[in-house]
Amino acid sequence: MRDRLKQIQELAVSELNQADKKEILEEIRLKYLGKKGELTQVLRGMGALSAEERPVVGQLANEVRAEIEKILEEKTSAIAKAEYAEKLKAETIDVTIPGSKQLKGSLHPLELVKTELTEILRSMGFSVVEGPDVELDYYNFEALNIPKGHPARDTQDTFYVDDDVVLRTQTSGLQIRVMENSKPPIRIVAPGMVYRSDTADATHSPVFHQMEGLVVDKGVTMADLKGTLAEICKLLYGKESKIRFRPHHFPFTEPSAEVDVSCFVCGGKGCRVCKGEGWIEILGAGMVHPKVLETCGIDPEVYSGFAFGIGLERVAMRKYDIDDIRLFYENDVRFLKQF
Ligand code: 2U9
Repeated sequence: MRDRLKQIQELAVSELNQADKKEILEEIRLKYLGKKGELTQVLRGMGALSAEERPVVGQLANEVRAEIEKILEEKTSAIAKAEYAEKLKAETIDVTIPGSKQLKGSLHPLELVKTELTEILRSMGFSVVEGPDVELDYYNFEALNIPKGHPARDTQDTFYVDDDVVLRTQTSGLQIRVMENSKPPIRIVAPGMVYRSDTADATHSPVFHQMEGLVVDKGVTMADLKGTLAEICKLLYGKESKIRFRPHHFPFTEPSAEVDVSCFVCGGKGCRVCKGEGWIEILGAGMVHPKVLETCGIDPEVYSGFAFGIGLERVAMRKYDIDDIRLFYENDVRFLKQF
């Protein structure tokens, strides 16, 4: 029995030393130390030994078990270490491999102009309002003194969704809602996309961007309008910029004007950009028509207001010397990455 125990120890140790996987170690453990393992079988046979021999063989069997368990533990920990080292090696990052270039986007030129203008207007105390592109005919036209059949509807070729719903041709409906729902003083600016059924060419697009301003309070005059627009132009085009008003007609303002700014390239002497005029038309404006105030529940005997509208594409085309409006909507990266 002693020889058998020695033999078991030798075999187990030799098999353990050759094992290189956790699973094999487990197989060896079961083979020798498991319930039906070889060492267990030998111990079961100890009943047949004499009383003197039993403790001696018992001690030897414990030593054999302890030796096998010790080597099993050492091998388990060595294999775990080797596996961990292998895993770390596989996960090593080669920091010398050149990285792939991350392409950075840039803001669209219309977004740049919109942000610049809204920041100027915010600094002057205006709040920004935004709203739906699909608008009721009432807010887009009726409330702005443009009833059905009015010739002004022909100049704003409209996309009708149905008889009462349109794609907004101007952002003015937003200001109408603010006037309906709040009391003066009102000082708001409404930027947004507008739609007109125009055929696209270098200067026209069926979709473009507007920014409209509205101020309503007691005692607001044309002088306030002129002062505000002069200040906006100075902030946008430089301190030396001047503006001039030319009489015009809009159904929603009375009196109305088209506004020119002194050419920011030649300063008014005349050049290619201003086509020799010295002035560049940049926006339309006027005093809010008393009928419009009344429609919104604001008494025109007590309050007055001014409004203005700017086309953002025009501002961006002048600022960045862009000669075709369609470039804004084509998403050509060669164009976009210049801003
Ligand atoms: C309310 C009352 C009046 C907004 C105004 C203009 C003049 C104007 C054009 C500029 C270039 C449109 O984008 S464009 O083609 N707009 O000339 N817009 S006054 O007047 C308002 C707005 C809201 C309640």
